[in-house]
Amino acid sequence: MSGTPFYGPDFDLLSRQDPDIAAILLSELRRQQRDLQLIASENFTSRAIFATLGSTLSNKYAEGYPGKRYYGGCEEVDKAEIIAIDRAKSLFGAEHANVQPHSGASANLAVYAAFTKPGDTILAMSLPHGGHLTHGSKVSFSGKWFNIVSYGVRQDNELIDYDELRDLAIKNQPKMICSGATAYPSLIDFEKIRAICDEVGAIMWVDAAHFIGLVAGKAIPSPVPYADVVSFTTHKVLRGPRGGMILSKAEHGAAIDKAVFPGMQGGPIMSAVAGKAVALKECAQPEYQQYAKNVIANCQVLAASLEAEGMRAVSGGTQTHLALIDIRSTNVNGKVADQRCGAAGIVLNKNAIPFDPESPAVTSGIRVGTAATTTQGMGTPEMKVIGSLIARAIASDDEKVLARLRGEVHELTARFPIYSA
Ligand code: DSN
Repeated sequence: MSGTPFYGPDFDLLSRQDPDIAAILLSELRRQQRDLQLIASENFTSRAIFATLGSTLSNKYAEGYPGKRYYGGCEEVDKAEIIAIDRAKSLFGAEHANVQPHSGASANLAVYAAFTKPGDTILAMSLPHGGHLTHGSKVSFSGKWFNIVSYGVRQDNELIDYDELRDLAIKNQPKMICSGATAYPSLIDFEKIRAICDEVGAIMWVDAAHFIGLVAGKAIPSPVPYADVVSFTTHKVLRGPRGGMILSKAEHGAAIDKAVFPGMQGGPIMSAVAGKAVALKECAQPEYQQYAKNVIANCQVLAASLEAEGMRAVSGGTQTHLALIDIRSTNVNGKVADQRCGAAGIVLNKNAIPFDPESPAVTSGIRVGTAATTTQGMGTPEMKVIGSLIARAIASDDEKVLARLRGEVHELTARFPIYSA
């Protein structure tokens, strides 16, 4: 198997040693290059970050925190973690940062551990209205260990029902109120949620995983000045390595650190911690701020283009990197739309819409995001084309038509190469 300019000489070594895995790496690279990547939580991280992830930092155990480790030999990784912490605090204006969580779910688990005890009442957005598994779904630890009370969106405008949220907070006196979602295209009013938290004496937790990259790029308002604690992933719009992070007020720093280690995790993945530092430096550049604005502009045009094809953008459009599309007008459900788009080389996901009459396995909607295509350099003209490609894919159950569409998709992506020489 031949190497690729992207993977470099080490790939030839891998090909000889383990051709099975080398073949998968190559196919996945080709898939990401050729197909349209519209999963709202995915992006193309930089080669600099890949270099960090594939480094000797991966070998190092470093339980503890810089200067207070349980192993020797941490001098170099300490420096990387200190840089990551300093960059996170500076970029987001945060008083405290923990850069060790392995993922968004790990970060959220640590937030629960820092502020609550099993059985406590937590108010969080319901999953069918756009929330997240770790915000109280019965199949997640959060729904099993805590008394979760869910709020949702209003049926008339599909925006968070802040009146309901306040009523539920007053009635249930939650220990913590969580805001943040995975399929909510609008901005969240953090000032309003802070006021509700203050009224009932609740900790204000924002799970900013989806939109933190837009905050980093100064394209949307930040929750950091309002929240007690903000958790997020580093690999979505933020475009860093896979992983999680927690920002907090200084007074909560010790509790957060203790909850992450030794509470929830053992050794941090130091290559990922260093990769987070690299990502935060990238996010502080003016080019990234322009990128974040372009992501939103692209998503607004993509949503409008799908509306022009007869579909409906939930909540009337988007103010972020993602759009939730009600496709009932096509008489095709989310599951089938996802499959047809996949066959046409358009990678997106089926998604429940608020008050969805279909089951979560079927759904009446699709979710699209523009983080990855914007990284590729696509702009609003391409978003209009993508809207039309999606509509044509959803409308067709003919394999030949879908294969032809796939050809059109590959022509489009060939003009915006990623990870080329
Ligand atoms: N899986 C992520 C998403 O797609 O939104 C959230 O964890």
